Amino acid sequence: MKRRKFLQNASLTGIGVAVGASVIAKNSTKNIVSEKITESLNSPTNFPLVIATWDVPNASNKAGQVLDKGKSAIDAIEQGCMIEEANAKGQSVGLGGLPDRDGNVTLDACIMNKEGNYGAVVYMQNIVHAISVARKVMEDTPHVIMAGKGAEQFAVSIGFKRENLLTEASKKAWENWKIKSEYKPVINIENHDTIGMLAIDKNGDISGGCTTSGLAFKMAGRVGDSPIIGSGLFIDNEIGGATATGLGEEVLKTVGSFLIVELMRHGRTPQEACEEAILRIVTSNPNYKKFQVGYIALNKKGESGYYSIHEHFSASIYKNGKNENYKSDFYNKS
Ligand code: SD4
Repeated sequence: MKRRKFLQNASLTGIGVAVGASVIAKNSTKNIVSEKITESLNSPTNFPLVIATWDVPNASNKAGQVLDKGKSAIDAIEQGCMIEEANAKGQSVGLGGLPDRDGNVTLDACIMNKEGNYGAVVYMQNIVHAISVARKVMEDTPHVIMAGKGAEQFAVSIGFKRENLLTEASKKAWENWKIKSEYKPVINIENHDTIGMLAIDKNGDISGGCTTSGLAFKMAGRVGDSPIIGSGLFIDNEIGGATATGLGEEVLKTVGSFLIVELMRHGRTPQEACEEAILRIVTSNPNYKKFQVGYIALNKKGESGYYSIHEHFSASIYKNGKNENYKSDFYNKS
């Protein structure tokens, strides 16, 4: 119910024109970048480590355990994200996700590996594990994004089973929403479970993934930030990675995850980079009090950061066999 409120309430109207107030440091050169990389590699290591958006202990634990067994970051990401996709109680991802205005559950997901390869599915229906289909798009096709029916057909052709993703609870929520069929812009301060996940394995290699059923009761055909490279997720294995949650339209307009990785490339810590990316949104959109965006980031040293517009965002971090949920600092203190 809380999640439904957040997604239902996220404002889709009255969004201002992005004018981008903050700027990336201009004095970065190739030399500075390579110095940073060398410095990171010589620092005491902080990995393996997993960081995920929100309070998703089962997902981050799973991914962490995969890493602890010596497996790669990309395997950890896929298996961690699959936990939330299969959880019928999570209403903003996979099975049991809240549907669009027409009652169809449509999934967006993407995955990116240490080589900078990327795969995504957008607006896919009837397949629970969108993250795994995204991985197959990356590994087994010459493409990077597959959409709708084509993505579903591809998934079925390689052995994924078709399933009805609309649970009774999500159907009920949709039927309740239909009574008024309106968005009420109220500030989100809710917990939810669209999952963005970043992992650094024992070799120091980074991968990431992001999977969601998107904005509840969205217009049919709407695609959010989550499956779009640079917006919902970006990985550069020399620098780090970032991923987003919240109102995708705002993340898309500011290419948030790419921005964070570039800020880290130019010397920002993951925390500073997340804060600057949030600042980019709030300074370009006076309506920021009406929607939530949260970012998490991870660098090559295994340092992480997280920040959001509003209170109640959190990050799950698995490290040294332990999973903790950390409350995020936030911009809107008024
Ligand atoms: C979207 N960013 O589709 C996603 C929604 C989200 O938790 O994060 N929901 O806009």
